[in-house]
Amino acid sequence: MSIVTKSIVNADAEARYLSPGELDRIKGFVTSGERRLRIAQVLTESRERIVKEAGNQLFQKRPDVVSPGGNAYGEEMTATCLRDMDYYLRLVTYGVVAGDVTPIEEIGLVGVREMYNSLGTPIPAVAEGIRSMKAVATSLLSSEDAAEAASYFDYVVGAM
Ligand SMILES: CCC1=C(C)/C(=C/C2=NC(=C\c3[nH]c(/C=C4\NC(=O)[C@H](C)[C@H]4CC)c(C)c3CCC(=O)O)/C(CCC(=O)O)=C2C)NC1=O
Repeated sequence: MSIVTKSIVNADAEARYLSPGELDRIKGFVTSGERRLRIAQVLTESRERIVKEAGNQLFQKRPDVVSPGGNAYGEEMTATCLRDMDYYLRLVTYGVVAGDVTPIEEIGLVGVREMYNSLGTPIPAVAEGIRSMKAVATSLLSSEDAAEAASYFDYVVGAM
């Protein structure tokens, strides 16, 4: 939920006007809008490159995952692994646009540890893949935009 929706829901639950603090936070959200949309556009346009390069970095650092017996071994499983990375990049763009990590959490992080454990997917390697996506993605952005985008990748890594 964006800060706008959240503030309205909270205020209306108490049948009150938006408070000065809420209006201030909404102002921050609106004034940072252009930057957040610019970041989301770059990440969206570069998604194939980000996932491909980050995948290569991951498989170089963790050759075990694509070796016989590895969770992402074989063409199909490697493709599924890259698909998961693409899922997380997509969720990062949602977070950037919303200015809020809630969509990332609700869509991609609730129950994720249990899910990966049951699949035998090594979670530290998933986190490594997301760190690699952060490195590729931030190299495509100005330093200010990169810092903002990085915080969403860090959030996903931290939740893994
Ligand atoms: C948008 C929210 C969302 C997420 C996050 C998601 C993840 C997700 N990843 C899965 C599988 C998988 N995920 C991986 C990923 C990896 N294996 C590794 O060793 C690497 C470290 C890593 C890539 C970075 C692999 C290989 C599978 C297939 C495992 C299997 O079928 O045995 C599955 C099981 C079902 C399927 O194969 O599609 C789910 C649900 N699905 C969703 O809807």
